[in-house]
Amino acid sequence: MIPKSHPRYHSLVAREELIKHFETGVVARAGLIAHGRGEAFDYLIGEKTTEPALRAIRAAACALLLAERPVISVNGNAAALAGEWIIKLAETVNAKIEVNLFYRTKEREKAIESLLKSLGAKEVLGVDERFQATIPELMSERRRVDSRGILMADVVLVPLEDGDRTEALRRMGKTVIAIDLNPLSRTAQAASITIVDNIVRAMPKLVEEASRLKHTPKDELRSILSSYDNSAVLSEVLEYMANRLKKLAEEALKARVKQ
Ligand code: PTJ
Repeated sequence: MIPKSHPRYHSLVAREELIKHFETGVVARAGLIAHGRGEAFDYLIGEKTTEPALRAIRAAACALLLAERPVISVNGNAAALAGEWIIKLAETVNAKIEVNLFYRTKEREKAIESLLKSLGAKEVLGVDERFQATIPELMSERRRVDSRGILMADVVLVPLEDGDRTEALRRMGKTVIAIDLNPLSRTAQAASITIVDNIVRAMPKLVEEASRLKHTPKDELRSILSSYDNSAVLSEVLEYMANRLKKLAEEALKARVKQ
């Protein structure tokens, strides 16, 4: 039991969740490593949602609400860390939920499906082989998609995605929304909208924003979306990290002077 007063409480809880879901077969072994990489970038943004990330969240909510066939792609880490929020978002924007794995096994697909169903998901795509289709030009296991889901989607939310598939989905003409703490990753660079934030913080905020904007006229949503500039947002996040490190470096020097 981690005491709430622990300075790294939230980070430790996320780790415990991942380990628990690794043991139940939801999270891939490499998912634990991927999370560590994310944590390192989270330190650089100060473990809080930045202003550019909030703008990306707003644009993402607009894109999902405007979509005709939105799909939320779910992997092991996303299911373990944000399962209930994935379901809430799907309900809010009327999106389908599809399990789509990099380290694909039938057992993990089933484990993720049952976790999502236990949290209240009514339908989970990506598991029934009768509807299996493939994304052209993609070699990884993620080329397999559901013909009722990602294959025909116009907007796909891909938390913790790999770069190849993001690029392939873009080439297919889809709007891709990524949640990735690393603004330099190929996914972050290739997505249409990149939310550089921890999935644990970003998903509740995305649900809140989508609920707030749900009854906004479509023209207004289109106007927010068309004024959104992902390259500018990525550049601002990098600048935010650089400035924060510079400030911390100056503070470290000042502390030394006082000693
Ligand atoms: O469940 P599977 O089989 O589909 O596998 C999932 C992983 C995540 C293992 C797989 O997609 C993978 O290997 O991903 P990568 O290439 O390591 O990329 C993961 C990205 O997610 C990295 O850029 C991390 O910085 C980022 N990341 C890790 N944890 C978080 C995160 N971004 C947001 N929130 C996090 N908690």
